Amino acid sequence: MHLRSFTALTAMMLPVLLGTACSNDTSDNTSDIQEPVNETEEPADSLTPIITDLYTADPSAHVFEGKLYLYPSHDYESGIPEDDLGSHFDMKDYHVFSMDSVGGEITDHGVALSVEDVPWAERQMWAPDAAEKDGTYYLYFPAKDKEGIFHIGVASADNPAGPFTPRPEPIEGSYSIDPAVFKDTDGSYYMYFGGIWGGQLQRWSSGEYSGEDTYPAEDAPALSAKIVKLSDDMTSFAEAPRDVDLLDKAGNPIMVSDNDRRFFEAAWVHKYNDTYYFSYSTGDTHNIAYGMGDSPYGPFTYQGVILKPVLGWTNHHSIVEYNGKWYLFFHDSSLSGGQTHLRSVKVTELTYNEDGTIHTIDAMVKAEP
Ligand code: FUB
Repeated sequence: MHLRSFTALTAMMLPVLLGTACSNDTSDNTSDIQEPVNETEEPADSLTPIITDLYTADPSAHVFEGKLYLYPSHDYESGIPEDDLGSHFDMKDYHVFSMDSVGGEITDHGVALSVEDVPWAERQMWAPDAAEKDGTYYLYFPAKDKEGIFHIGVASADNPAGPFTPRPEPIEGSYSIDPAVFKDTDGSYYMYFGGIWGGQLQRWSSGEYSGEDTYPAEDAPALSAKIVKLSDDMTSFAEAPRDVDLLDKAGNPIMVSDNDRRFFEAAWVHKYNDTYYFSYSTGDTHNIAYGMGDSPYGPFTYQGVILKPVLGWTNHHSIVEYNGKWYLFFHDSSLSGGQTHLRSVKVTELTYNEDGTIHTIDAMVKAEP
């Protein structure tokens, strides 16, 4: 991920502070947000943050035990200056949130995992995800190790809210960022991962880590997200990670130069009517785009945009079905007045066309007066 401010949009708008009430069930949840930011007379868009006492981003939503659980990044102001490596995304812990209904009260279950409790990790706990198997809950998270290299760790708990106990080492063979774990209808679990630029995917082109960025040529196929089947123990890879192939409708790979469509970060997979949907952020063009395919491994054929750019540089989402409706969870920087590293989770309904394609959502649309 990248850090340049999304200046045009930032200049256009400042936020509203109109969130759903958020209750805490632990005592360690002091608010990170000291001053409400409400400097405009009209809403920046028709959707408002659903968590307003912490900055939260990269929301991974799952239904566990009949409730909707959210596993987001926990943004805060660490004072680290902005750079092209994403150093100011310096997150140090995760909170878990739950709700009984979309639009209803949200419970903050407090700190579920801290970087100081992860022996191998040093900093930058970026976008996490969670999965359940046989009554055990697993939290998957990227972090930089003591050499500044991103890997993916796993922690477990006996309930979806944690606290989670981390494994002492990252998952063997893991690298880069943004793990997203998909449970297929046959009971198999797959992890999708990867992110370019600050997410370091381009440093693994040879299969080994290199301190140098190596990008394919502009007229070559773009770097791909990775997919790997998880072992039965949910804490290791069952195979070597493979490329997630993303093709255009003629069957050709999406190329490096195709910034509007190529994969950048924030992979997510869901299944609807027996079709697999691979969605992701296009990074410097700020869309959540998607492809459809017949297998969790792909290939996926590019279809279009699910979510247009939001306020802030990053765009990151998850898609979940809950009580018969489909929802898109995402984030923007409205609550912080456009600060790209201080984001807030939002949610909106996602709908399908008859052919299975997804209606494009523009969360920047202004509310009716
Ligand atoms: O939250 C840190 C990073 O920002 C995530 O890992 C990326 O997907 C982007 O949202």
